[in-house]
Amino acid sequence: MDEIFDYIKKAVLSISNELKFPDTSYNQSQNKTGDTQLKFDVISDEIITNTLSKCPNIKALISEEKDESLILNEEATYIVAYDPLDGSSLMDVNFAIGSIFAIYEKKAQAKCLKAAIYSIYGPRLELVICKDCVNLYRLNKENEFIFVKKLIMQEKGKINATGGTQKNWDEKHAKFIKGLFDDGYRLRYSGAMVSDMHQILCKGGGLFSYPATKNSVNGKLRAFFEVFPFAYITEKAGGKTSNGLNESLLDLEFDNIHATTPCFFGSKYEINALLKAYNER
Ligand code: AFP
Repeated sequence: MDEIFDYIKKAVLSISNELKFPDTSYNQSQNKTGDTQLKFDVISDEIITNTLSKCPNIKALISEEKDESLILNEEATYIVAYDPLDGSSLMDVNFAIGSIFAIYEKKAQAKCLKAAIYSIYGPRLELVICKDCVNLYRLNKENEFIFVKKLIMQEKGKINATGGTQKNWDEKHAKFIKGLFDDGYRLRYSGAMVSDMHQILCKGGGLFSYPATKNSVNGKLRAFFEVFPFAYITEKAGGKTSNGLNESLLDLEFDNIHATTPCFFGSKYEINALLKAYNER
């Protein structure tokens, strides 16, 4: 597993270097989830594919930007699913964006997750690696990732990062979110899941949500590339997750690698409040 982490470090370092002078224009193509691809989505995808293809421990790569998985070594154990550039539609405004990686053992399903990683391309290059606990690393002048601290979620936070177009929320969700603001929660939402989750993890709590909406009944965020890795990280940091009905996003199973799901990540207090609000008659 550590060898895979090293290849991921190389890949994110290359993406970070390329991001200093990027081409922010769009391609004519769309990915499987229907997003129009930026040229840099494709470049990041190629960097990760080319770098991770050299790692003998990886059985297959599954990219958010590709329709099918890429088999590398049938004898190997790990499957790496990744979103090469999460939040790429914010490249033009120079917001922090990132790459997300989920490492599955033998089978790409949430219960087979063994590690999750994300990078943040912001003013600094940071990397969060989660196997048994959630460790934050920062790049130094020698191009090495140095351990900074362990990220831990407190019982209750103060941040509310709330996604989806509000006019398409259902009443229950709208009431729950309003209740949090009435309780004193502050809105913090950039539109890049990596940044919004990173803020909640670094500040020690809060809620990130992307609900089912009237025009997107299964939500927007992709299970294998965004939801499962962040659910794994949130729960290892001491937080809780749910799809609005269940006690953990990691209980979900999907056959389609591009499946999406409503998702909620937070401190225990906010997820318990969500379950109460969503299941009230
Ligand atoms: P892009 O990668 O197309 O910018 O989408 C980012 C994202 O998948 C996730 O990172 C955000 O949380 C979410 O979409 C934002 O979606 P809304 O703009 O609908 O809030």
